[in-house]
Amino acid sequence: APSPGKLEKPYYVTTPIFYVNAAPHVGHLYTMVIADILKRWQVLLGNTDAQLLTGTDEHGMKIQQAALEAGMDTQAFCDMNCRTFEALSKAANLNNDHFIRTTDPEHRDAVQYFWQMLKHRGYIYTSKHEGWYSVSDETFYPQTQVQNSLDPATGRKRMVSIETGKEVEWSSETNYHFRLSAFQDRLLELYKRPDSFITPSKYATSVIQSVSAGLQDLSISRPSERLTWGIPVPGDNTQTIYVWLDALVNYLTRAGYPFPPGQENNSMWPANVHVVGKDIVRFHCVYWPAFLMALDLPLPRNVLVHGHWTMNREKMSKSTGNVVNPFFAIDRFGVDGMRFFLAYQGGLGDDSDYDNSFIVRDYKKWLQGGIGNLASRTIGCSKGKLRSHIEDAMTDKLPAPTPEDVGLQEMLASAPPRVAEHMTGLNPRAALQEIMSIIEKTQKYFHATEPWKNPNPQRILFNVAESLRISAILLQPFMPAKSQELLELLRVDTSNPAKRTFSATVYGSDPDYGEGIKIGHLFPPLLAEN
Ligand code: ME8
Repeated sequence: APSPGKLEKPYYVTTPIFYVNAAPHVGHLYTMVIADILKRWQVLLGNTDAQLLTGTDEHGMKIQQAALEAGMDTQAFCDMNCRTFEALSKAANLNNDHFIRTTDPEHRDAVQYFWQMLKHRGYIYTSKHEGWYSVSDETFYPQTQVQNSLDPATGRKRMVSIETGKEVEWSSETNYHFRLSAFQDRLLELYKRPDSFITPSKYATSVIQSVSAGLQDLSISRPSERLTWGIPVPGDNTQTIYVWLDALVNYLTRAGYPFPPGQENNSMWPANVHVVGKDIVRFHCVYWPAFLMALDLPLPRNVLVHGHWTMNREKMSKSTGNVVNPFFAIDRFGVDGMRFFLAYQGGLGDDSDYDNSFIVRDYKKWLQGGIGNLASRTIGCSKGKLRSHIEDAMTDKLPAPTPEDVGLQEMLASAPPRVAEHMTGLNPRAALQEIMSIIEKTQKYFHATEPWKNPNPQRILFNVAESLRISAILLQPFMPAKSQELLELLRVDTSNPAKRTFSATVYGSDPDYGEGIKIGHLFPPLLAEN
């Protein structure tokens, strides 16, 4: 079992900062929820100073063009769309400690300082740059990574990125470059780290391949006449800093960068985990560690990469328009219904297909028919005597355990450490599956032992109550509100933090719950079911 012992610095987890060119969709909600689960898990372990950061990426050509198309002042456009992402973090019940915007003045200062340090150490030089730029991807592509294609909508011939299919435009300009090529060996070393910098390892394979194939220096600024919306290069107003260099530094800004002299080790940096979608692995696993290595700054411990949500097997994406509005989904299925579905079905290694009928199916099976049903049947079956069964358990007055009881008790002893192991391995989906298997096995036990027919159902009902209590504690990071309701339903003293932390998941460790228990309905029927 993990020890809740004090970490050397606050646990620090981040989401990507999202572009404000369009409204958020379910894919953004998913990343937020996964990161929130990781943070709340730390709180469950007793690391109550754990930190979660989310926010918005507001500079660059893409935003500049979107504001222009909307006919709005760029800052006003950012303010408006940023509010929608912030509203989503609230609607999703995100326990973030801060919401960062790249237009914040302290971020601008941090980025300019970061730039000056790179320059000071000799990692920045000017040279002519020719290549294909994708505004949508905010990336330069070399000739080998683009191809001709016909726009299906208009029949127009154009060049696109082979990887993303996004249109590119030719650009030839003088700008600043970062000596990325100097970091090939150190990056390859990093990917070999035993605690796998890139998780799941599937994503490491392709990064290792591309870094081994060789790294070109990276263009890190654009002429100001092309890109005005961004942070100017310190000492050179004719150039604007590349949006990805600007954006990645947000993780440091929040940690107090530039660190006051002597305070380098006094911050929450390095991040424990950056949670990102597979579309932005290169930025987080190649460019970002190289920038940090250049300044001898500590590297993030892990980058947790997840697959994409698709609709009819096509990536859910703002630019394609096949997106689900996350506010509507939360309204319809409840915030915890959605959090459950996303965490349970969302692929870390693989993509997952989204369909309302899948959410309805899982809600009915696992929440209404699983936890909800088990709770109300147990409470109903115990006919107001659950508290006395708990007291009997505490004073060893329960009937002797049958082999079925022993099986369930052993399962309850071994499941929480397994959940913890999955969380340590950054696999919240496997952790949630493990919790739901506690519920499933307990349902089987309940049906097999038939406590409603048994003249001495005390031990069975106590065991099932323990299973519900332990599951409720473990579910807190996943479904913060519903797990609280379940704990209250069981009359666990939720005002006492010790009763709801990981250490309370030990079988028989809470002598005090169950007083005045009444049936309640945790998961109401959904209004429309398809
Ligand atoms: O890339 N499925 O911002 P962005 C799952 N500003 N997750 C998805 C998704 C999908 N279909 N679509 C998007 C940027 N996401 C940069 C990041 S960080 C320093 C800068 C999620 O608004 C996923 O996390 O395009 C993906 O990586 C992110 O949104 C991209 O958000």
